[in-house]
Amino acid sequence: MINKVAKKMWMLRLMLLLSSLAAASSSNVKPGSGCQEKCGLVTVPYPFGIDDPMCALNRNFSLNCSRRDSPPKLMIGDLEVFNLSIENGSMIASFFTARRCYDGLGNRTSDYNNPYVKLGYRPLRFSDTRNKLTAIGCDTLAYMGDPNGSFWTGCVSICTKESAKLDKSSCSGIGCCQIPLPKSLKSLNLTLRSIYDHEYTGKFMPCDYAILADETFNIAEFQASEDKSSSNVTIEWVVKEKKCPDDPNSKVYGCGDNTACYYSENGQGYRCRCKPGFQGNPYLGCVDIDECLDKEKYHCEGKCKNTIGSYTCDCPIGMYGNGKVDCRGFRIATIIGVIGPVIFSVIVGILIFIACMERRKQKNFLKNGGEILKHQSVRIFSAAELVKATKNYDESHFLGEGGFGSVYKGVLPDNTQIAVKKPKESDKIRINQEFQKEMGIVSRINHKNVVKILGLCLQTKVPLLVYEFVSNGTLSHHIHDKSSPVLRTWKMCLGIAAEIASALDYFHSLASPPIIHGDVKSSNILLDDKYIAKVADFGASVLISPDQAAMATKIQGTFGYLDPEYLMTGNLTEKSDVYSFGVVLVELLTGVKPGSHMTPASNEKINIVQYFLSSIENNSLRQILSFRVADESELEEVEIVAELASECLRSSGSKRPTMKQVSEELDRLKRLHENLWAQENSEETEHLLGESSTHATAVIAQPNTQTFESFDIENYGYSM
Ligand SMILES: *[C@@H]1O[C@H](CO)[C@@H](O)[C@H](O)[C@H]1NC(C)=O
Ligand SMILES: *[C@@H]1O[C@H](CO)[C@@H](O)[C@H](O)[C@H]1NC(C)=O
Ligand SMILES: *[C@@H]1O[C@H](CO)[C@@H](O)[C@H](O)[C@H]1NC(C)=O
Ligand SMILES: *[C@@H]1O[C@H](CO)[C@@H](O)[C@H](O)[C@H]1NC(C)=O
Ligand SMILES: *[C@@H]1O[C@H](CO)[C@@H](O)[C@H](O)[C@H]1NC(C)=O
Ligand SMILES: *[C@@H]1O[C@H](CO)[C@@H](O)[C@H](O)[C@H]1NC(C)=O
Ligand SMILES: *[C@@H]1O[C@H](CO)[C@@H](O)[C@H](O)[C@H]1NC(C)=O
Ligand SMILES: *[C@H]1O[C@@H](CO)[C@H](O)[C@@H](O)[C@@H]1NC(C)=O
Repeated sequence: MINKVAKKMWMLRLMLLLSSLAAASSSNVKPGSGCQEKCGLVTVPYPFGIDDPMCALNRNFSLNCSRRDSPPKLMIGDLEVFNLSIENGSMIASFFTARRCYDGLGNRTSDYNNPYVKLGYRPLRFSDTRNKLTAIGCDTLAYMGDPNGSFWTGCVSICTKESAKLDKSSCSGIGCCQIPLPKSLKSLNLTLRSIYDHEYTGKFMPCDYAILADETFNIAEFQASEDKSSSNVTIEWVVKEKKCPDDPNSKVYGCGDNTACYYSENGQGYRCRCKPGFQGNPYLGCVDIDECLDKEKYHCEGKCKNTIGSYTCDCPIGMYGNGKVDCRGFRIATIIGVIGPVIFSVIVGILIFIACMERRKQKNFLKNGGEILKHQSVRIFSAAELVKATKNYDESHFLGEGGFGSVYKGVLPDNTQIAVKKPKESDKIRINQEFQKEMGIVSRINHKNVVKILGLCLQTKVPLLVYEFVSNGTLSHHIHDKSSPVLRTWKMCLGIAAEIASALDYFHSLASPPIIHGDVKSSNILLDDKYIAKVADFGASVLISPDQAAMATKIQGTFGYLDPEYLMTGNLTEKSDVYSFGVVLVELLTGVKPGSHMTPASNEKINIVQYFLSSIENNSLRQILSFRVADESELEEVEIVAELASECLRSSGSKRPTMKQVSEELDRLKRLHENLWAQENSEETEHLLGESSTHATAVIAQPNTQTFESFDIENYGYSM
């Protein structure tokens, strides 16, 4: 509050100060002289001064103020001065009118002839442009001339009573005549003459007049007025009747600061005026105009800034043109020229943004394995689609844990069943690496015994893989669930073993580049609706480049299936898969979970694999089989497979057979078995046709069920 009041007070004082300064600067008298500024109604600006020559520029500009009259009259000699103009270099003064009147008999009744004026020693002249000599009368001669008789000039007006009535309002030539003034006239005599001494005109037009007057003179007004004794003339003045000085600002020559000197057009001499952008009395000195304060005179539509002698005016933003003249809005061309680029750059910006987004998407796509999938006929699923298919990953749709995530069952709108592999979102970087690896591998595989990838979803932070749904669960489940009938026959076991081997062989030898699965185990083998095995989960798999035989990796895989050589060296080779496959074969044959320890008669805990190997040596294989062996020929096959498994399980990888050898052997056995089976079947048919013998179904080998149960109790401590 106090601040505000103080501020207002300060403003008030400032305004007062400014107005007093303005008053001082607008004062046209010699500063500090105490000279009178006004005489009566007339303002007397410097260089003129009243009475005291000290108040004027010099004696030539000193005027008398006659105080006998009321109001006082400003006099220059005998002439009353009405107006003094610095701008025009002129003054308006009264001048006597010459007058003669007659009685109509040739006698003059009144006379005021031969008025004269000498502007004298002062640098004054009658204005040749504004003044005229006007003669009024019907028997009239009017002369004007230099008092020393160096020139005479005049006009004649003769008229009759009738003609004189024609026009009285203007000087048209009847009853009135006019002549202009010559330049540089400093003094003159006015003289009236009559040709006929008003013998004929005295009655209707008794008086003649000779009037020197400026353009303000009006005949009608003159005729009507009572006082016809004087008229107003314009007298011009110059500071000095000399050439413009070289330095006009020097006070000696009469001009003040910031002025320019200019010549009078009426004879010799110069006057002063303010330089453009300055104002004031040029004989006192001009000051800079703050043009920005006078918006009417100094047009500015924009931002006005005063400069010494000038000002600048910038059009407001969004306008163009000269702010001092006028600022205009944008033309269409300007709009195109100015707004166009803005719109253009905005569009370009948007395009760049879109391009960046596309690139980022592309990058994500590439990062997420899109590059690999580009040529595959995989479908890109939306996140929402998969959420819907899996009922938002509901517990009831949970299938199990895969290499690096959970697997959920889903049903697409077209009733296609899918398995969605959803990474656990704990370690994004690791998950993305794993994902890429798995992507890289599954995208290269097309084999009937390998789970097919249907598509993927790259929208989510961690990508999702969509596999075909394999309906009958894992091999592990069927091996270890005693209620499952699937693996109760050798034929099934052999078939599945052959199928797994075929898939692994494909990985190792047919896929390009070769793939090491790295995590072969029964829970990674799925059975479809026809109990055909399909290898799944490539989270631990690696691609082997042609010049690589082994791949040093972080040890991963599943306890019980891990190649001991790999464990020791850290080098994952194709033979590691062979070992793991051997373990799966053991699992398949014995129904015991790998990694389990057996407690045989010796009471010494030994690994199932060792137990299995010793069983082969002891020829006690039959006791540990998990299925019924139909006959001796089947047992032979089992023994061959067991032997094959023992080969696979050799501790030295180089001594293990290749997956190709294993696969071929199993295929051979499978075909053999099928042939045998077909043969037996046909035999059986024969038997059925002949004597109804059922020896083909005779039980030759009985699995040791007790052993199984004891195994199972032990196995509970283990998980995949
Ligand atoms: C003198 O003339 C100016 C402009 O024509 C006018 O503004 C001013 O009032 C005049 N002064 C007198 C005393 O007639
Ligand atoms: C002013 O008056 C004085 C005397 O009263 C006279 O001497 C002087 O010439 C006059 N000046 C003018 C300019 O009329
Ligand atoms: C100055 O001259 C202009 C035209 O020439 C005129 O209109 C104006 O009234 C004059 N000013 C004075 C004070 O005589
Ligand atoms: C007065 O004017 C006349 C005529 O121009 C000039 O000769 C004379 O020097 C002037 N007087 C002064 C003091 O300037
Ligand atoms: C002009 O008038 C004056 C005064 O009346 C007179 O003395 C002078 O002779 C006149 N000059 C002429 C040329 O008429
Ligand atoms: C008389 O006339 C001559 C020009 O013919 C001029 O030079 C001179 O100044 C004049 N004298 C007067 C007193 O007017
Ligand atoms: C001369 O001018 C003054 C001021 O402009 C005016 O008052 C006066 O009436 C005028 N005189 C004549 C005769 O026009
Ligand atoms: C004019 O008037 C007549 C008569 O009215 C006189 O006779 C003249 O003498 C007179 N003339 C002059 C010049 O006065």
